[in-house]
Amino acid sequence: GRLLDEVGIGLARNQFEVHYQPIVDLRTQIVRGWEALVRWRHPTKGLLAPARFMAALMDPKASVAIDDFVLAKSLLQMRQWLDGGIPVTCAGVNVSDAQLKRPDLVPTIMSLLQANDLTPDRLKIEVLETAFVGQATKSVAATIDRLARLGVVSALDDFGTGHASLIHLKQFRVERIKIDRSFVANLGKNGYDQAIVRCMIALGRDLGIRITAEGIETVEQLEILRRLGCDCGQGYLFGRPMHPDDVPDFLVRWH
Ligand code: G
Ligand code: G
Ligand code: NA
Ligand code: MN
Repeated sequence: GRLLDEVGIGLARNQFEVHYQPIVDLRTQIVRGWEALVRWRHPTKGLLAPARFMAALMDPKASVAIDDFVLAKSLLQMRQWLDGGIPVTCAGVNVSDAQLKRPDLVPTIMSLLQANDLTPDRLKIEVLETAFVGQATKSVAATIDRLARLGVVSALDDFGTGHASLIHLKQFRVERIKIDRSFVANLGKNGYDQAIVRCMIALGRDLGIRITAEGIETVEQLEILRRLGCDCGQGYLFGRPMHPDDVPDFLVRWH
C-alpha cells in the first residue's frame, strides 16, 4: 500500500530517527538504561510517533526494515555516547514479531554489537506477548534463549495486555517484565489496578524476573511502586522520549 511505499522512501531518505527515554532505578534514582523509540520526521506531517504509522509496524516487511534501522542506529549511538564520555548504560530496543521470527536475527545482532565494539549487555530486547502466540512459539523461545546465553537479555513488554501472560513466563526466559502503563495510570485511584500491580511485582520476585513499571507520571504512582518493591520505572515524571542530542544534558541535570 501507499503507507508502506512511503516508509521505504522515508528510510531511504534518512527521515527516521531514534529517540530515547530514560529508565530509572526506583530505589537509587540512577538512570539504568534508555528505551529506543522510533520517530519519523516526515517532510510534510512533522515528527510522527509510531501510532501514526502503526500499519507499517504491523506489516512484516516494513517492520523488519524499521527495526533493522533502529537496531543499527541505536548501537551506533551507544558507541558514540561512550566515545564521548557520556555515561549511558544500555539501550532497550523494541522488536516486532516478524523481526523476532527472522532466522538470522541472532547473528545480525551479534555482528552489529561487534561492529560497534559493544558488549552484549549494552543491548536489551523488548518483545511483545503477541510474538509468543501461534506456530512459531518454539523458534521464538529458542531465539530468546540463544540471545540470553550470548548476554543479550529480553524484556516482556506491555505485560498484562496480551493473552495467557502467565504461561509465557514459563516458556520464555525473559529477564524482565514491563508492566503496561494502563495499570500504572490508576495507582492510588483504583484498588483493582493496585492489586494487579502488587501481584505482578510479587510474581516477578518469586520467579527471579525484574520489573519495570511504564508510564509513571506522578510522585504518588512512584511512591506506591517503590513501596510495592518495583525495581525500575519509566515515564514522563522522569523524562519524555528525547532526541539523542538532548541526552547528555539530561544526564548532567539528572545527576
Ligand atoms: O513513544 P511511543 O509513541 O514511541 O511508542 C509507541 C509504541 O511503538 C511503543 O509501545 C512500541 O511498541 C512501538 N515502537 C516504538 N519504537 C519501535 C521500534 O523501533 N520498533 C517496533 N517494532 N516498535 C516500536
Ligand atoms: O513499547 P511501549 O509501548 O511500552 O513504549 C512506550 C510508550 O509509552 C511510548 O509511546 C512512550 O512515548 C509512551 N510513554 C512513555 N512514558 C509515558 C508516560 O509517562 N505516560 C504516557 N501516557 N505515555 C508514556
Ligand atoms: Na517497548
Ligand atoms: Mn510497553
